[in-house]
Amino acid sequence: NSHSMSEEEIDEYSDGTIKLRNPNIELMDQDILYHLALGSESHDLNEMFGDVKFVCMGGTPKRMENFAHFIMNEIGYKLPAGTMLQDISAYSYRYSMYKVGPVLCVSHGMGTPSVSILMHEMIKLMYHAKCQDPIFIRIGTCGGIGVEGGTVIITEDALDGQLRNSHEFTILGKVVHRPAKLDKKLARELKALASPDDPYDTIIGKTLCTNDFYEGQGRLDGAFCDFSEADKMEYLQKLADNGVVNIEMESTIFAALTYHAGIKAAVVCVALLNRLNGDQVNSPKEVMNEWQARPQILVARYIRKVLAQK
Ligand code: R2B
Ligand code: URA
Repeated sequence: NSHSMSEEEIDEYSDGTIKLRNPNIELMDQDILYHLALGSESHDLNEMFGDVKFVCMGGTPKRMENFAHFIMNEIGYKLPAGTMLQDISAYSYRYSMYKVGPVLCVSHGMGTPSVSILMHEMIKLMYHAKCQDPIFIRIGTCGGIGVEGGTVIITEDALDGQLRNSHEFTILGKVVHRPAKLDKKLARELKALASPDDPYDTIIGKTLCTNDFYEGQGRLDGAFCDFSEADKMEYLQKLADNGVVNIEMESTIFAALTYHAGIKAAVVCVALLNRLNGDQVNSPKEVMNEWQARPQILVARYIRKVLAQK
């Protein structure tokens, strides 16, 4: 059908593949996804990744490798005979990537610059591979605000350090803001998959995204601290008054770039501590490992549900 569409409506082609908002890419002989150790000519990206429906990202290579094994079991995926799960981006020495059928599991490192580089290359990967309607989900950790360690938090809105619902870029020396919007329906669908039998809470709320873990998150225990405990508590209370339930370091860039690309996205984090009670992350390793499985369990329920509908 050849009806004409306005600019705003063509973020995505009608077959669900990604429309790149950069005319330069298709004019290039090849596109090297440098930090993924992949390229559009060196690899058959459509053959390798064309069936991807879910892109799950988290900070560390180990957590994403664990998630890959976990989701393989959850969706009953069998690797081709004689093959083992392998890190597709191993030779980038930057990020790790594992593919389990329709699920791609990728590590993103810490903070905005690391996630930003990865998002550009992942969005281009979806484009080159002609993936249809891929969904991006960040599986992470965070500090809770008035929320106990072990609580699972689904982000409803991502806010920057000045509580703006956007991500600030500096492009050619100019400040540019892009909305940090996540898919509200996806967030509700994820929340609905929390079970009353789960021995922990799963909540939806606003997420503050900062550029630092210490001073940037109002911690008193960094190498520097020029504010008082009272200042800190006043700030955290202000966050709480604005509906902020957790703090992490990637949600605004993740939301802004997926939204700009027309990709449905969600952020699901587990709180490692309640910041109203302190700053140090000091729960036992075994406890925190169990906590970090919780967002994975929720996301696995979602992926199973979607795959069952197909
Ligand atoms: C959560 O945990 C990391 C800092 O410890 C950071 O990547 C984040 O968002
Ligand atoms: N990640 C963060 O960014 N902050 C915390 O307090 C815990 C994990």
